[in-house]
This record gives sequence, structure tokens and C-alpha cells, in this order.
Amino acid sequence: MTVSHTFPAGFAWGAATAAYQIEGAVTEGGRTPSIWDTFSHTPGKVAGGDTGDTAVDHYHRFREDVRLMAELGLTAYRFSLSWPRIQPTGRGPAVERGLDFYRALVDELLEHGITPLATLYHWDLPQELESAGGWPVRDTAYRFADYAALAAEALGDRVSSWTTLNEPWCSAFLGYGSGVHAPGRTDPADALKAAHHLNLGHGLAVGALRAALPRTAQLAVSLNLHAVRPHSSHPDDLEAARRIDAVGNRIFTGPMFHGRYDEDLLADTAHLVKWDELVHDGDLAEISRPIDLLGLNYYNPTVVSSAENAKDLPRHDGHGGGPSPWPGAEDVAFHLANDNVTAMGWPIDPTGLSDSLLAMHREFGLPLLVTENGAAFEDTVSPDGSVHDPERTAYVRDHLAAVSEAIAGGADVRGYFLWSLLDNFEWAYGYEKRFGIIHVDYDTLARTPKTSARWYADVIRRGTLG
Ligand code: GBH
Repeated sequence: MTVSHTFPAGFAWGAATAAYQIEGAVTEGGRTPSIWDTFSHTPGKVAGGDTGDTAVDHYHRFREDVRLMAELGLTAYRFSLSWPRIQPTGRGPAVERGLDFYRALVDELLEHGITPLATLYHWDLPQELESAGGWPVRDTAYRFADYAALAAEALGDRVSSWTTLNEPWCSAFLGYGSGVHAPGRTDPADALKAAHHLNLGHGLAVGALRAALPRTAQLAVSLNLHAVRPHSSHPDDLEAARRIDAVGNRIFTGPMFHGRYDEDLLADTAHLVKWDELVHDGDLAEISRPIDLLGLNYYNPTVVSSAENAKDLPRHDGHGGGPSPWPGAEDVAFHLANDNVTAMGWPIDPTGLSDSLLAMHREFGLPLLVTENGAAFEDTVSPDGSVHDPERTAYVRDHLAAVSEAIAGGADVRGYFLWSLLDNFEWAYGYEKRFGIIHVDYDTLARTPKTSARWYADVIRRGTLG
């Protein structure tokens, strides 16, 4: 049976990037180091010793990149603002040269009919704020709100869609828990404090954005909610799933959408932090300020069991034996949902995307965006220079089908942002892993749309998967 997957009128057909992963030009225009500059220049932290110093030089090539987006027919583009480009030390006035880069980028997008979606924070905290304590320190949340106000005042005349944070789970738990992301700290208490201050920063930033932007502005946050599944119906596996849902998902959605931290989460982590000292009066009201859309970044489902029930089974602990990114749930075992994996070793299973969208629709009742979805594969570069990535095409097709199924099931999904527009700096993996629908030759920085890009352009033109 052929199912025709169609999408609503006005559905945003997008692609996504992040500042540190593509811009380069790290010392230009008054920009100072972020935690990712420091981290990537620390030996042993990033594969191959790669850094974002040049990345794909988008800072100088953005006009070419916008032209490529227009050729593909993208109707929307999600990018992030580099905090240390706009407000170098994380304090004080904005730097006009930093803002000018984003003004020029946005004007170029608008001239090509592409709607910008600006993310305020995709992991590049100004190093000076980390040196003052970073996200485990409450003041960082206030600094983030000040920066949000500066960005909105400068760009609010041309950007009407904003997200505050990208994947605060990664910032808190990979940055301060497992230490595989910047700033590379490994203290479970600090990771939990970071999570609360990211939440607070989100809420304060929503307030600052509302004050600075026109009433029609659309505000969102992008969460990498884990599609958690117990490995079996054994009570211990259900308990493992509850714990991962608590510290992986509800630690953000609880305060943001229900104005509370759930009791089970507080109990699981009570030995690590004094929540009643961490959470001040008024914080939960601040964090739960209403937003207009909720963004989901989805890559794969998360299958868990108790350690005991994982004996003799192949395990798949993302943190590979290093410090755990799961405070209060360190003994939970992770399993592959299946053996069909991407070049990251992440299992391919689009049902996690439709399940998550439907669950989010039911629980939060908000319009949704898929703010990231995509995959790394080893692409084939032909002698004639063309780049073939049929596995990526299949991945995106199957995940778009899952989006359309969620829409058919009642979820109000307003758009899809493919990760990523371009091959780029894949954090701890450096340039080894390629997520782009546009290939980048890292010697010449030449851009070549892959076969997946041509396929995506066709889908956008037809508005259906056919
Ligand atoms: C996103 O993070 C980022 O926003 C983006 O910058 C990045 O380039 C992109 O994804 C690709 O990595 O242990 O097998 O279950 C992704 C967050 C967290 C998703 C870890 C996959 C574990 C996979 N990731 N997660 S597994």
C-alpha cells in the first residue's frame, strides 16, 4: 500500500546549523573565546585535535550558503547566535561588528524568502562566564537574559522567531557531568545546578525577549527529549526508564511547562544537591513563562534496563565507561534499539520521533517544531565530484514520514529542520562525522549539494513525500 505523506500549508521546510560548528573567524569582529574554543584547544578533548577556528568559514561565505539554501527551496533556516561575538565577555554592551554579521545574514535570508529562526544559545558560553563559575552558578542565568535582551533589541526588527536554548540536557550533563562537551567538568552536583540555572536562564530570557520584541514574535526552546523505552516489562526496567525520563526529560519540561520539579526527580537526586537552596522563591514562575512553540531535536530512541537485567546483554552506554551524564541514575544500563546504526553508532528508528511528537502534543498542547533531525553517514564522493548519500535520503524520508504520521494523529507540527545544512564541526568528533546535506571539502571548503539535498529539494517543491 502506498501512503501519501502530505504536510500542512505553511509547513516550514528548513535546515539547521549552529554558530561554533560552521562560522570560524573566531578572533574576528571583536569575538573572544567561548568554552568550546578553550575545550577544542585542550589536547585530547576533540577527535583529531580539530577546532572550530575555521570550521566551514560560514562567517565569510554566508552569501554563498544562503544562495545554496535558496536553490534547495528551503523556506526556513535555523541558526544560532554566537554569544561571545555579540557580547564578548558575557557582560556589558553589545559589539556592533558582531551584530552586523547577523544583520547581514538575516537580510540575505529575507531577500531570498527564507524565514530565520534564531537560537540564542547553542553551547558557546563566553569563557569569562565559565571562569566566573559557568552554568552551575546562578549569576550566569541573569547574564544570559541580558544577552537575550541585547540580541532581541538589535535583531528584533528582522527576526520574529526565536529559541532560547538548544538542548540544555547536553549543556548540563555532557558539559558538567560526563565532561565530553565543554567545559569538560565532571561533577554530578554541578551538572544538576547547571540544569536549574539553564532553566532559569530560559525563563528570564523569555521575559527579556517578550519585553524587547513585537507581540507577534514566536518564542520557543529546543529540547532533546529522550524517547525512553524500557528494555522489558520487568519492574526494574520500568524503574530505569522512570529515572532516565526524570533526569533526561522532566527536569526541563517539568519547570518549563508545569512550573514544578517532580517529586521523584528530587528524591532520585536529593543526595547530590539541596534543591530547596538551589531553587529560589519565584524561580518556577519565571521558568514557566508561556512560550509559543516547543522544538524537538530527535536522533534515536533510548532503550534502558536495570544493570542487573543487562547482564550478558550487549550494552550501549553512550558515555563509554567514563563519568556518567545521568546523576542519580548512574547504574541504569543502555541498549541499542536495533543494529541498524548511523556512522555515530546511533540506532535508526523513526517511531521514536512520531511517538515523541504525539506524547508532547498530548502533554503540553503546544504547536511543535522538529528543530533537528538527521544523520551522519560515510558519503561516497565520485570521481566527477558528485556526492552520493542514499542512506541519509532514506533516513530523512522515513523520519519525515514519521512526522506526517504524528500530524495525522493530531500533533500540530509546524516545521522540520534537517540537521544539518552543511558538513561541520561535530563537537567531540571534530570533522570526522558528516551530517550535512551539502558536502564540504575540508581542503578547499568547496560546497557540493549531496544527492540527499536534491531529493529534499524535490520534497519541498512537491510538499509531499509522494
Ligand atoms: C545535536 O545533539 C546538536 O544540537 C547538534 O549541534 C549536533 O551536531 C547534532 O545533534 C549531532 O550530534 O548513545 O546512541 O543513544 C545531539 C545530542 C546526545 C543525540 C546523545 C544522541 C546519544 C545517542 N545527542 N545522543 S546513543
